[in-house]
Amino acid sequence: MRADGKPDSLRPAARDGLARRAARMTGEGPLGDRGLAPGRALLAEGRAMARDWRLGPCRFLEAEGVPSEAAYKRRAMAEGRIMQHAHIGFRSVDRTVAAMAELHAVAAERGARIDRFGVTLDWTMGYPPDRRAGAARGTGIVLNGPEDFARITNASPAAAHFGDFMLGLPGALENTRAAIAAGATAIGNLGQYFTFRLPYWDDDVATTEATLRALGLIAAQEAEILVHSNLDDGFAGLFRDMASALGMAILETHIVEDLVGGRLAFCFGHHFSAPLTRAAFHAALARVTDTPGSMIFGNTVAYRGGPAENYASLSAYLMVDLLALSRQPTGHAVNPVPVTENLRIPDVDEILDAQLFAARLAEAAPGHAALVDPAAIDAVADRLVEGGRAFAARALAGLAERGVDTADPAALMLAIRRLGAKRMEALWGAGAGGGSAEPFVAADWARELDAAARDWAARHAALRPALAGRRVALGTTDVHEHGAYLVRGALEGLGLEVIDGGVSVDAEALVATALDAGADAIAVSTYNGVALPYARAVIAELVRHGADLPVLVGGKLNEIPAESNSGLPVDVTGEIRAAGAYPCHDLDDMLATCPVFRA
Ligand code: B12
Repeated sequence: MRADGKPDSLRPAARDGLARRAARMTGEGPLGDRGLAPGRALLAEGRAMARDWRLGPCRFLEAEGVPSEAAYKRRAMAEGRIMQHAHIGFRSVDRTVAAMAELHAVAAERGARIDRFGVTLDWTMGYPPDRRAGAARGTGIVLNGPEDFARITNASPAAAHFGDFMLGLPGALENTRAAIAAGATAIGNLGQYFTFRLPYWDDDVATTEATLRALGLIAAQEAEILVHSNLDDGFAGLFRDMASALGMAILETHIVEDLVGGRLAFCFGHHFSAPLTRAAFHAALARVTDTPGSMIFGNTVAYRGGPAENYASLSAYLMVDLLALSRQPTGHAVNPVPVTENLRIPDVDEILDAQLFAARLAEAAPGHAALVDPAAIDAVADRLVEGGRAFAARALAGLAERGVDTADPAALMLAIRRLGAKRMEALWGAGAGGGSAEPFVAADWARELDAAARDWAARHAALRPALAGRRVALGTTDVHEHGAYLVRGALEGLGLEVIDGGVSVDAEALVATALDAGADAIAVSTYNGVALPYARAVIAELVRHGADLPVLVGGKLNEIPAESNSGLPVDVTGEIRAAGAYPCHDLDDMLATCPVFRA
């Protein structure tokens, strides 16, 4: 026991883990790794595999008579035709295949064309195949080998896009091989490489090597395969300046197009709420790459209400995207996100409604073009390009100064991943070149969450004297960290001390951090459908240490039941409470239910 009466919890192994995690959280650990093979050798290994793993046939390529989706996109760009993307994320392969066929056919009957489907893989697909079976499932689909991938690429005449949990994860090579054999010509998601951590997987060297081999295999195909990167899955959701996000696009293009010899297609949009910034980012991206984009993602963070309110958000961002694409056809498809997205994974009818809505809005869009001020868009795009280029140049120079071989894609990627968004922006973002520290173009998400935390703390200011000084260790179970950002801001606003428990942190590590810091409570922010097993794991770990701290759990408190035949998640609030934790649907809930907030 320690002097303050809290259990001495940390075994030596856990302490080592804490040191590694601390380095990861601050970006202050070593940027290189002697165990990492040279990028050249890894790309060559991937290229050699192209002898056995070649692009296979699929319904889309046959139906459209094109060698790749890139060629299809260029054709649509020349015709001035808007393309539509539908994201689909059921657990079962049968249900996904049936949904794709039905959606494509019914949309076509009703005058809408779905050009591409994005298939949301489960995060367990990110592990190498031998590690998948025992891992805690998220909410997406699990594909077992090339046959399952081929079922998806032949489910409808639209292009199948395999984005998430492929490239950038340790299972990258096996997944990429299977996707290529199944005829997929858009494969991602490089953005995830920079931010995602799978539970109980810290081998970033193996992750980097798998990704580089997969990139070598892609670049060696005769057909043009687009490497897709969702910037918002990468650092764009974490930078406070959208010019830094454009800088990352420049760096990623340099890695894939200059160092690897592939073609990089960008997606962006989740966090772009201000119409001007959204349109300007599209214009700025067109100035730094001419590779067709994959899609412009919906502004999903704007979905906060029920369907009626969310339809307003859908039309607001979609109109901006439609006008931007008619002004500059960049090959991006629009992505009308179903209005139930903030509740859970959308069902088939909801996806169809959003697609029909988009097709109708696309008919109305040209009539709005005269209302747009292109000069205002270009002025913001100028700032984004100026700030983005400066960020990318400073980052490459700064990494070289720190001993990173910036001509080696493996070394460069690992260093960027290890530094992380916050440290990169602090080192090389606005203000780093001696100019103003004001962002070139402030990120909407940070502005909105800062205001929400401030308002909430002001409303509860009377509690401040009683609560000031109490300590809460806060961690997230997955990549979603905005919920935690808001909770941190709100608690600090009431004078509490928030201990950083980490992002995508394992339950054991979060408990170790909390006990080591003498926290009065543990707060978990979770979105990936693992709230219940995670809450149980935290409580079991506390019990193992003989400790008894309140555990608050907020975010998306749902999961897909093992026996589910709909594949849709169900609420687990009651089960979390029964497990001994405090489920919180919002910040007020937290104050009302948890003893640590009683005066
Ligand atoms: C932004 C976002 C992202 C961003 C995250 C950026 C970042 N760095 O944080 C990006 C693009 C990276 C992303 C990725 C993914 N996402 Co996402 N994402 C969202 C989105 C749009 C918003 C979530 C958010 O940050 N909200 C902002 C917070 C502040 O608001 P809030 O959630 O309402 O939070 C309130 C409370 O919950 C509370 N709160 C939150 N945490 C805590 C903790 C405590 C202790 C307390 C007291 C309160 C509290 O505070 C808020 C105040 O009321 C939601 C959909 C939606 N509109 O909600 C999907 C959503 C959460 N994502 C989802 C999914 C599936 C994914 C992916 C798996 C998709 C994929 N295949 O790649 C990946 C995640 C992969 C991984 N390994 O983790 C699903 C989850 C499905 C489910 N559980 O039913 C959702 C619901 C979308 C959907 N319908 O499919 N996502």
